[in-house]
Amino acid sequence: MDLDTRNTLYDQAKKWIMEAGAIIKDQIGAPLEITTKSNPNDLVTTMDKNTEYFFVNRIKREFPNHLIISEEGYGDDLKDLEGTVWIIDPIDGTMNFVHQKRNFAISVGIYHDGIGEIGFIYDVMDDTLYSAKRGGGAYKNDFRLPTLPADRKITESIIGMNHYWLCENRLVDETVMQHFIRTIRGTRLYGSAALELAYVAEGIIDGYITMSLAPWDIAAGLIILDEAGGISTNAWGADINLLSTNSIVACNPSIQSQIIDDHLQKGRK
Ligand code: 2AM
Ligand code: CA
Ligand code: CA
Ligand code: CA
Repeated sequence: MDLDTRNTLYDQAKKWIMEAGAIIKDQIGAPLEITTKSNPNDLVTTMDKNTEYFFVNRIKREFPNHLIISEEGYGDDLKDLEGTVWIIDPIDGTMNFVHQKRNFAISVGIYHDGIGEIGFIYDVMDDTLYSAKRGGGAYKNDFRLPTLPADRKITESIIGMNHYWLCENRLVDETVMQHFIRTIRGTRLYGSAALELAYVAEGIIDGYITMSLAPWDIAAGLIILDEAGGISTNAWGADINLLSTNSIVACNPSIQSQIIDDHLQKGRK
């Protein structure tokens, strides 16, 4: 993708994200229609669907040859990542949106022939926009995020992760994960994968590990984290596939091998 195209797309996507965010903020006190998806705690609201429709409608009108992967069903069914593909999560952190009315984000990643070109993660209620253009660095609002420090120690690291790692699970032995938690400095759980990836890019947590996420949860965050000098693979160190679900280890590169080789791999089931 050439520079002009990237810049034009960036400006257009940013404008739509701010508009969609304003609509959500405006309606944050209105009654919600909430339904469930795969299980009773997997929530979706009309705001998730309306926000996704907001983007799909505009993208299809303005860029009829662009393709869309998105959570709530208005996107395309893609078999590959050829062409320009928008990967959208209209509300990441729906449980937070419903219960807390904050700590949720709009996540938009734009890829061209499989390469991440533009990423946006917008914390709507905090009015904070994380963004990146390929080769242009990562930003928090107008502030360029510094490259992650090269000397982070695992024993001084804070890792974003949820409690399911400590329950019996199909991926990694839970006693190995208990040892991992005693090795690191602390854990955090924010409830929005997109925001957790943005926080790794910002350096306020040093890694984020998760067992299974969809492309729209991570598409923008991978680009933003990469531009901040972070690294992302699946739990075993292999490449992430944006056409399927993945386990994720996204972190400061200086602790990657400790997380994967010294811990996750040792408990691999
Ligand atoms: P979501 O809010 O867009 O569904 C914490 O639950 C994180 O995991 C959120 O980013 C959430 O995204 C994501 N997630 C992925 N699959 C989920 C599922 N089946 N149920 C709940 N959250 C899920
Ligand atoms: Ca969801
Ligand atoms: Ca999500
Ligand atoms: Ca969502």
